[in-house]
Amino acid sequence: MKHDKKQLSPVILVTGARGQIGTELVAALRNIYGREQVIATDLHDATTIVDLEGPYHQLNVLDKDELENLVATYGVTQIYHLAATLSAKGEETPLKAWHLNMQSLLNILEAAKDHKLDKVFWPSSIAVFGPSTARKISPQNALLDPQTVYGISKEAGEQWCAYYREHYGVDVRSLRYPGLISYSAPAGGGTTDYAVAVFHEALKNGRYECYLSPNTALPMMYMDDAVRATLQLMNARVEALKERGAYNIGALSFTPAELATELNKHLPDFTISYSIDKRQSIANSWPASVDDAEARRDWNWHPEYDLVAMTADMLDHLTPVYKNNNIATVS
Ligand code: AKB
Repeated sequence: MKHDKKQLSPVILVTGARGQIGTELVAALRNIYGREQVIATDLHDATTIVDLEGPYHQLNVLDKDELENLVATYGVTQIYHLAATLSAKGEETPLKAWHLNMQSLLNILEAAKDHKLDKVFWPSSIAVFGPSTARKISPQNALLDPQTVYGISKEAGEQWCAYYREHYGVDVRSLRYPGLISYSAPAGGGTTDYAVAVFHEALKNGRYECYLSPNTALPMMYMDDAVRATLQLMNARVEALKERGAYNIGALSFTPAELATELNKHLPDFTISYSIDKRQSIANSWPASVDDAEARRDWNWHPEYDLVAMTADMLDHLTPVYKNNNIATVS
């Protein structure tokens, strides 16, 4: 299917489509634009995927030729570039993480420039912040001093997006995602992953050993809100977007102890213990919450899930999975 650019419906390519965000974003995009309009790509071989629900291609996004080939073949008009190595995993192999995160973004930006794509979405992260940022309600224009290779790649990525926008007119839009919580796919290698793993362990074993200290508050968001924010930003009129870097978006801020207390309301026997590891120092360098006034002002951002609603919804979806002994993958 080659896209006629005059057609209204965009042709969207998603990288990292099998990851935590990609799984849900691809489903949401296909709901809106139709299955055939959304080309999912990831490292997995298509033959190993049992639930293919639309076009899928195995793609290593470092392979620029293959990326360009897909863009040309399908007449892609938008890319959501989600493939990346996250904060904790990135610290294990810093140069590899840097190469993947930066070179893949540059490949996407080049493709967007050369093929005159309408729009690109690229996620930044709260990992751009560091110790000199206010810990509470970090402002949009705070001094960025990331402490992880992932955070450095996000800070540099924000600059590269601005560069391509300024010099080549590429319409790149970006959000600084907080830790994301979802039930469909496991979180993969981040510092905030505990907030997903705790649900699986609570339902599977009735206990969880947390690698962050009980009072570590971090910005978090339920995946429904994250997907809605992403689509809202991508559909906003370009003139409304006064902040042309990556927008701060806030929703929740809680500690492991607070999440455990909320879980105990549903699962009274659940217990949490703590065995702190090196992810604690990454968490210590991040803010507890962010100021998202610009997102609220420019494209009417409002989160819908608080801690109570998020916890109840996660349990509603995951409880049947464990009741049927159909154990989901836990990161
Ligand atoms: C991570 O923990 O690395 C990510 C993030 C906050 O970007 N979830």
